[in-house]
Amino acid sequence: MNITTKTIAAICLGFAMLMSTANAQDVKVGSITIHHPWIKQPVPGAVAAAYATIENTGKEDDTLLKVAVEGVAIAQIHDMKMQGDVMKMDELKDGLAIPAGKTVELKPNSFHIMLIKATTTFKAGQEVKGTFTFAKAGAVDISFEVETGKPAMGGMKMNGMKMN
Ligand SMILES: [Cu+2]
Repeated sequence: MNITTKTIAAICLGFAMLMSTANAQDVKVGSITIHHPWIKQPVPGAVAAAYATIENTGKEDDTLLKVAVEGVAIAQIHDMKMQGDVMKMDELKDGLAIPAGKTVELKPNSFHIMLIKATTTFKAGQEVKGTFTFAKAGAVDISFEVETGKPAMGGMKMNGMKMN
């Protein structure tokens, strides 16, 4: 192997590593784009939650009906609202509406996917595979990246960077 081949091999390896970190990035299915699927690293013993930003660029409303996450027995779509001084969570049994031309953000203290009966502990940096099923766009495989969720400032942390 001469120097040039070695260099190319090194570049390819570097590129492969870049590509693997891109797994947790945007995924498209029909008119739906899923941006930044992530799972917040839970405090020990706590139930973890998954988040993503879902964009509908189509002309028809869609609904996120079902979520499956590897290593999790039950993944429920939840809403979270303040009722007086109390934070309340409700399961969205009919799914989460993703209106035409709109972007719906699942984020802490808002819409989220509750990961019930997980067999993994979700450590920062871990990748977790899953599936989102939409009423119109259908099912799409995604890859969540486990993050600490800190700092809260948007776009400043490395693992919050988008590749597009
Ligand atoms: Cu919840």
